[in-house]
Amino acid sequence: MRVLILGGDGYLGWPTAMHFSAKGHEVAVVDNYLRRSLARETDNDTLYPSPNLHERVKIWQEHTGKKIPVFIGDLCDWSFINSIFAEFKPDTIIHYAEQPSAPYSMLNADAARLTISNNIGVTGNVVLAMKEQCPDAHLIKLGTMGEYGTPNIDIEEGWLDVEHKGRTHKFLYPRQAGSLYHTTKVMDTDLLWFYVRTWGMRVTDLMQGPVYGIYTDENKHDDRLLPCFAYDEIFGTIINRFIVQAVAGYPLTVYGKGGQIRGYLNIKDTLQCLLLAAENPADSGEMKIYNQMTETFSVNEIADHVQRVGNQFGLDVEIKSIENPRKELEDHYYNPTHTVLLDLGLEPNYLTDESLGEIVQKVIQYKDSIVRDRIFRGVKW
Ligand code: USQ
Repeated sequence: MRVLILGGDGYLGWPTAMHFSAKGHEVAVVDNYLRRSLARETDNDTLYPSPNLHERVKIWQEHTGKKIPVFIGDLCDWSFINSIFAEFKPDTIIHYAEQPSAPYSMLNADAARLTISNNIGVTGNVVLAMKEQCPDAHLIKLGTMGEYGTPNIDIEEGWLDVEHKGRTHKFLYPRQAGSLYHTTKVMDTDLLWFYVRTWGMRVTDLMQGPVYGIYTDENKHDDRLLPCFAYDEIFGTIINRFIVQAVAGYPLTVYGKGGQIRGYLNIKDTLQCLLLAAENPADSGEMKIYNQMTETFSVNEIADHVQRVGNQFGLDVEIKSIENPRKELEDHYYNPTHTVLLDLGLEPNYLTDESLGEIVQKVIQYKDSIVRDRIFRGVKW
């Protein structure tokens, strides 16, 4: 496949580029380093520095002999995106190119405007460029489990059969997101579903839960190929953050009661899911939606697990409930269906003492780089 990865510099974008390249696909990456510059602007640099994309593809080529072309630019810019699609002619597009942080989207009006215009603008441009340059290509779009929110009924995989006054119809499962960032993902889903119905586009929308981890099959032997690792309140996500807190001797920041349940997955499983999605493309006029997660945990369960594993490494890990800066249910029903990717062949790497331990070990190596002041700043909803 000719695979164009939008957002190829990110926590998941770069590992995905290497994974598809290792499997023998022709890969190109696009990025404008938005996440890096927002992290710098908000004083939230990652745990260790990551080489830029030109440097990373050089290192990858030294290891494997495989080339990955790099395009640097803003996908909101029509002439830029249209020219890349014309030049590379992808048959698969993987779209990660969005402002990915819920807290960032709630920071202030400028951050909100950037999140809305970037996220929806890029998704719109991607469909328009596909229509112009490669209408038969398959778009794989990273959505989020957070699109569904936390409804008091089971969460189905993308769709819901609704019976009303004796008639039935299949609709997108109702979505009620908990942040502006998550809401832009809901809007993406609607936009894509419109173009699937109207132009017969081929789309897979992946409802992904929070991802954790560092290691993949492609980066074990060279730290310069590791994904960026954010631990700050804005760009870090809970499991990676709690591990850094454990190593730094900073009490684990459980928001509120800690009963918030989400569906999690290992970064290795993200890569498996993307490959399965690419190898099983949607047909023309079809939108496939998969719930991309392997197991559910509450915040308290994660805190207890990190504490236990931290203790095994001789760390003194304290857990502290703090006032929840977010508007979210802290005690709720949560039962998402997630069978389609398993049926396609996903073999989950579950959260174990061992998988947490290998992240703890890596973070200990960079302990002196942890800036404690980045861990909690209290961005409120
Ligand atoms: N939480 C804490 N303490 C912390 C950090 C988070 O209790 O120090 C809680 C949050 O309140 C929330 C849960 O942990 O209930 C998950 O928070 P998170 O920051 O790990 O994840 P979230 O903001 O939901 O967003 C992340 C990614 C986003 C992705 C989403 C999947 O940043 O790109 O779409 O996970 S999901 O959560 O399923 O919507």
